[in-house]
Amino acid sequence: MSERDFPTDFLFGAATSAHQVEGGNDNCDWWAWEREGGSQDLSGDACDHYRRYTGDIALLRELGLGSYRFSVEWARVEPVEGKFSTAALEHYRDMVVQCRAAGVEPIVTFHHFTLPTWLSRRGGVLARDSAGLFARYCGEVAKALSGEVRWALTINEPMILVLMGYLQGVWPPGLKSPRQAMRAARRLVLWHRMAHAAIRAADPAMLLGVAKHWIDFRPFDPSQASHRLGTRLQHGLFNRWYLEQVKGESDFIGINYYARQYTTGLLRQVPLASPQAPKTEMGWSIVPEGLRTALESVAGYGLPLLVTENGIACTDDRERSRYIDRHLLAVLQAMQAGADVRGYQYWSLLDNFEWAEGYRPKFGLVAVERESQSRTVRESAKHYGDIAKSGRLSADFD
Ligand code: IFM
Repeated sequence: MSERDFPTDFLFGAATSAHQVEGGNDNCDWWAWEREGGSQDLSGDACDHYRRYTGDIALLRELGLGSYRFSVEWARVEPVEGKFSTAALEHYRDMVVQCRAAGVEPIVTFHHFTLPTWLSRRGGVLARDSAGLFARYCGEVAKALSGEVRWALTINEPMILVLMGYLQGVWPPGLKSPRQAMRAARRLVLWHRMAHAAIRAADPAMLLGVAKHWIDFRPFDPSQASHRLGTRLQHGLFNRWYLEQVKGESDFIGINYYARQYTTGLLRQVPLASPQAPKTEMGWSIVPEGLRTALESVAGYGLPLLVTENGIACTDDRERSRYIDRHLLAVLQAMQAGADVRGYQYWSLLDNFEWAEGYRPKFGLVAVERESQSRTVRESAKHYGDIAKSGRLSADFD
């Protein structure tokens, strides 16, 4: 085995989330938020994945990808408080069964940003009993999927939810309150702990983790004490704090990594070090070494790791292939340094609804023409599929 080879059971896959691809998810807080002007677009039919998932799973298989990370939509499973939809639970069971039949390992997320309308109306995450309600929902889902899922994530990017929804107010529930943000963060720790217990009880074999967004914070000007202090503070609060709280109730850690951010003060950042720095269509700086740093750093918890998201929004698809190559190299380097990384999920399988930015950013391995819902496999997808099939990174790096 050379230093460019991945282990034979390494999970090369792609990720999506329910609201971003399913379409018609009209019973959740984001649907209402979009109608209040909270996004550039309405999610509408999205990629119609709720009906087209069989074809989309077939695409993964044809590409040679061995895993699919997707989320279960709470608003569909429990459309009314305490009433669980058998049809929705059967739908998600069918998804995992179809993944298995296609030789694609399902990686299931229980919560990916959206809340059922009934819960958001009575306080959402901050409602006194939200953790118990989340745990009950997770228990029902785990029962329905029992025996078919090995890797599961309770919550996607809890600290992004806190930042965008409770501190910056640009996502639902639109609060701009440090106090409420701290309450929401603590509450989401409880969500994970209680969900962990409920899922364990329903299916003791599921491996459980969270998908933790990691930002590679650096001082914009290392000679300035306030930039260095701000970097330490943001790293501690954003990257570390949540993981410290939930490590005891985790079987593995999921890392979502996209970018480096440069710190210019206690809670201030700029996305790029200079106007010339390479960036994505989201304006995020491209720094593959940040993924290596993240993985080597969380390896200290002694748990298996999954890269649960990493990807680029771009208009030139060649950039996507280069991005994947360079980030997979960072994964290999982290593994060679001792990190127990079990897989890499590219974000995203499909061009999809990018929250407040709507449909403009194109993250997909597969382009989706939304009028016709036709799928076009990009060259970068074939490139990534070839890496997955060979288990080897063959790019030349300068
Ligand atoms: O689209 C999002 C996803 O829902 C969560 N992680 C980051 C992605 C790109 O912004």
